[in-house]
Amino acid sequence: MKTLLSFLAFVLLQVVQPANARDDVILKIEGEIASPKTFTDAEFRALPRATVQVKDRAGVQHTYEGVSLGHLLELAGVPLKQSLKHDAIAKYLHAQGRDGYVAVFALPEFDSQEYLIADAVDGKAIAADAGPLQIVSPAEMRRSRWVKQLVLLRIVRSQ
Ligand SMILES: Nc1nc2c(c(=O)[nH]1)N[C@H]1C(S)=C(S)[C@@H](COP(=O)(O)O)O[C@H]1N2
Ligand SMILES: [Mo]
Repeated sequence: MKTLLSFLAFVLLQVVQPANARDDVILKIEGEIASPKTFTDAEFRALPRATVQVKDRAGVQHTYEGVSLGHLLELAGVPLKQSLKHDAIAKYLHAQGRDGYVAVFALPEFDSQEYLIADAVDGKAIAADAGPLQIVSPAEMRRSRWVKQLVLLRIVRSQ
């Protein structure tokens, strides 16, 4: 009887216990790539870190911190820079937020721009309406490709 009760308590705990947030997948990379991957919060934070400085519309400088988008693509086997040639030129990045919002990046853009997947700004986590991950596209004043609540990166071939 005691064994049965403790077994039932164990089962109940598994059901009601909130999932460990650190084990949740926060970002997926898929599509026309050599190594599709998912990242938990802990895995994402273990990647090499990068920062970019960006001025807001009021001219105030902010420091965004996270992982280089180009570096993450390269980790997944996406050819960039010197490695980008031939039929890979027909590929592009589809970056999607939790709300379904999509922005597109052509791969040659990574030759000259440093995009960031930010998880923090000025030392604080990105606010919940835009985080936990947001694309930072420093040269873009209108910020249309600053995808908020980024959840999916997909490499698509246009041909
Ligand atoms: N997930 C998601 N990200 C998004 C959008 C959106 O609708 N959904 N809108 C984009 C557009 S068009 C703009 S102009 C900026 C606006 O956000 P901001 O005013 O906080 O810069 O967010 C961008 N990122
Ligand atoms: Mo916009």
